[in-house]
Amino acid sequence: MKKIFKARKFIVGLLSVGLLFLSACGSNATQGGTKSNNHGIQERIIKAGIGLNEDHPEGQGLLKFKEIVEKKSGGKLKVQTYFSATLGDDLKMTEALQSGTQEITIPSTSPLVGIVKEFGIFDFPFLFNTAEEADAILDGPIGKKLLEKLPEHRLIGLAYWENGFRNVTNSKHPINTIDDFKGLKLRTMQNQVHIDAFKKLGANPTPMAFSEVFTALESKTVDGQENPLATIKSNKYYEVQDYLSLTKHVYTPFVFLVSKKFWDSLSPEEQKILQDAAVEAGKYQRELSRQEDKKALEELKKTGIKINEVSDGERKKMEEAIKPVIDKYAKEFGEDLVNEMYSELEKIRK
Ligand code: KDG
Repeated sequence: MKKIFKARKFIVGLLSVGLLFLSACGSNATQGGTKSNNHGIQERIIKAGIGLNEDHPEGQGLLKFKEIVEKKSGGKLKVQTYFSATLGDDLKMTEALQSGTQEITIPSTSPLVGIVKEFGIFDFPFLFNTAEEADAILDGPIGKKLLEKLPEHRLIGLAYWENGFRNVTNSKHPINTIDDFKGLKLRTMQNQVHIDAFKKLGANPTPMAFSEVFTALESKTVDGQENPLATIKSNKYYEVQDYLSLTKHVYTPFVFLVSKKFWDSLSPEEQKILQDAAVEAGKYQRELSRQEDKKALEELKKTGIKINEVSDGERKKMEEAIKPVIDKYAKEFGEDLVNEMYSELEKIRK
């Protein structure tokens, strides 16, 4: 009798452990290091902040993202948007995502090399000849590979958006040749590839967070800075700069980031809405960015800032001069990855 009772107790025990295990599996579907919860779509406030202004293509892209998410979730997922670095600059907002106090930010990849160093491959000057080449690499296996490095840093990468081709402005003189960089105090993003590249050209680079740039130019703490035309217009750098030289020396992507802590608390439906909206709004944002790049040039011409083209010949000389910097960082970021990227580009250019 005692034996039967013991056996029954053992079976009941076994069953409850089994049930417990099954319930755990049911609610936490694990996908590539990320989790989710099966509770459909819930009422949520999603704080999304960027460093650029609402009128910038990135700001307009974020508003498009909000519109898509709120529509697809029947108004349950509410996106609160914050522009002009009101929640802090790229790195501060990225840290807020990692600690789970903010849900979304869309920084440039350049300041994130302290988190995923391989993002630095996109900072190689004169890497992309066109925005479409950038799309192909970012939306292809290489871009995807780098997004997959984010979850171990408590971040989820959903898509790449466009910051764009960067040009130099300054208050001293037009830049036509490498010699014109000599001694120029230039603000750069917090990125070692950019710093070393400008040093190689003879400039005196000063890394600085984005929201400090206007004041640094106005107070002449630095002579110049470099950003895409849309940003030079949106942040009114033409009010404190005299020369704009169309160097198009590097293309900067944005990366759409979500807090992993927040992401793992979402259901597969909610994750799908955010994922699809980040890609759809990203396509819209890239198109807007390319239109604005042309429009901004025409509008900047009316502001009185003196604009000069930089010849392909001089850009080639700049690219040659910077090559040792690229070779140095190719070793640091991984030569296989860098070679894969250059061979991908060759294929695209055929
Ligand atoms: O949101 C703004 C930032 O992403 C910033 O990186 C823009 O290109 C930029 C810069 O120069 O800092």
